[in-house]
Amino acid sequence: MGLLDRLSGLLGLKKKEVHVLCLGLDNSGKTTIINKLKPSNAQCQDIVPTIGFSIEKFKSSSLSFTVFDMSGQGRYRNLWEHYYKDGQAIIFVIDSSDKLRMVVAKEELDTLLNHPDIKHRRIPILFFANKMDLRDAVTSVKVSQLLCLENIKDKPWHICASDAIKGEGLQEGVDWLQEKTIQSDPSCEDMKR
Ligand SMILES: Nc1nc2c(ncn2[C@@H]2O[C@H](COP(=O)(O)OP(=O)(O)OP(=O)(O)O)[C@@H](O)[C@H]2O)c(=O)[nH]1
Ligand SMILES: [Mg+2]
Repeated sequence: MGLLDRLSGLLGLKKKEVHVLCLGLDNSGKTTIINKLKPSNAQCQDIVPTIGFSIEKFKSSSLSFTVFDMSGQGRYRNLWEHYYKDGQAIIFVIDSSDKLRMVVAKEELDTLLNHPDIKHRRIPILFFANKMDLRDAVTSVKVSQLLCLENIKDKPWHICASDAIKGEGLQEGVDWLQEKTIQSDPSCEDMKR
């Protein structure tokens, strides 16, 4: 780390960087959400299905998030686990209108929660019950019931209803994620004082 970097860190000008994994089935809206969280001049106009994964960045008031935006397509889901170790927080996105695949989303979530690199860590998980604008969407309470989120006892979690196209519900989620990441990550110790 250079002198300037260290100085700006000490003066509180440089935001602490944290690694976030963005997971969920294909078409749930992960890339659209991450794109909307970037400053408007950095947003991409055409979102296409992610191939493999892409690394994106966005900032909150105190943190700089480096996001591993993973593809949710079946053939790429086995890539997710390779990034679990380095993840300090998780964003898990659900298409609230895709009732048929809610059970698949639950299976992927259960596999994630039981993975050895995740199971014993108090890693915060933010759920976006996305696509709330669609007529078929179920409520975030229903999504939470379908995924049995109340069974998650050993990790802080929160669910936000969102419409990623309009950007609704996203800020509430990021505010929660920032607070919990600072609380649960030992590398953010100096920010708690
Ligand atoms: N109506 C509606 N459409 C949305 C919303 N969020 C995303 N979409 C649309 O859903 C489609 C898939 O969005 P992506 O962001 O590419 O989904 P993804 O989860 O990144 O998909 P993969 O990269 O394949 O895993 C796109 O056509 C988006 O415009 C939302 O809140 N409401
Ligand atoms: Mg994507």
